[in-house]
Amino acid sequence: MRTIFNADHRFHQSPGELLNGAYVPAFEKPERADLIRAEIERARLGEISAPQPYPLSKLTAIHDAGMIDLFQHAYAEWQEAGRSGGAIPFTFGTRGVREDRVPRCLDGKLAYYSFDAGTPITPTSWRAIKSSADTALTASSLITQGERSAFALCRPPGHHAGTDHYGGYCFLNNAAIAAQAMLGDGAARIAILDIDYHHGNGTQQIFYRRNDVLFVSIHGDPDAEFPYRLGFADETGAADGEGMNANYPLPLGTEWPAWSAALNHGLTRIQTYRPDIVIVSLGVDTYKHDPISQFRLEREHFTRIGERIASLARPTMFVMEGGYAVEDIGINVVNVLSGFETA
Ligand code: SP5
Ligand code: ZN
Repeated sequence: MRTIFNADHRFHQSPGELLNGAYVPAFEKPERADLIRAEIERARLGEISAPQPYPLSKLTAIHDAGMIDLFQHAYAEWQEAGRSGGAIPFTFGTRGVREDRVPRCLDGKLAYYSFDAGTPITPTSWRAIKSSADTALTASSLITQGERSAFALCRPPGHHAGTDHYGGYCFLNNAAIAAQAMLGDGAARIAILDIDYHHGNGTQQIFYRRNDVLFVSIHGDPDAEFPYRLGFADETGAADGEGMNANYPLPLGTEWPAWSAALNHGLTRIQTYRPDIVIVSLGVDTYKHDPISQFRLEREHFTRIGERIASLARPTMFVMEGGYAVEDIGINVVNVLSGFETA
């Protein structure tokens, strides 16, 4: 399997995040992608090549142009105001506020577009954000040109980013941008399987009313886990997308037997849809040693996951999302990919 990757992800380094009321070092850090790359080389998974640059129109096909503009220009304004650290909001939207106008000032815009304090915009973040989307787009073109599989080693991740909101370490929804590009390249039906520990609220929101993208997600119960507001089983899609969204929330502490049963349900749902292409939002924060997550999968279970995904027998693109146990992140990711390859 070919991997798309380059070192531009290093241009995004979060100075820290809030955890239980304390400001702590960021969990989403550059070592994550570098360690995955090193393990891909060690395991000889396949060639690693650099992303091609794509026009901004591929991003605005999914996201609000004002939000993309904020990623590019927020820091200059932040710095002009004499501030340091990453640009983050200090207020958030809530029910009953005006949604028909975008605030003019920087703090207003950050509050309007961002839904958490863990996703700072730094002076060089845009270069990494754009490169991460280009990585997904480049992998998508391998698939639409006939490859059986490809791995987009994206960083920063994407599945928490919606059309006009960002958070959860995610700025642009790389998987959604890739899906839209594949539809433009002739695919009619895409299934996105999101196996990150956290619900892919952004991906769900983007495709909730559409019938050309099926979204299936297995994740920690949002009554107890980030992103808290979306990911419940009764969210099944709306309008043309009715029946096109399937959530499998599981209790914190879930181990392989229950997780694997949910995967089987999700795969059956995908098989019934008969997608032209499968996109896997691949998070390995379901691992038992993940520092911010509460599922208990073991290393070997990631191999089983790859094998099961291969049983769909569809062209499949893997997109990197979360996973914070850096000591084992490489092996866990490569286990999924080589499980898929050898199945
Ligand atoms: C892409 C991805 O995996 N994003 C995840 C963002 C999660 N950020 C919030 C983490 C909240 C951790 N909660 C810990 C509760 C400890 N009692
Ligand atoms: Zn996650």
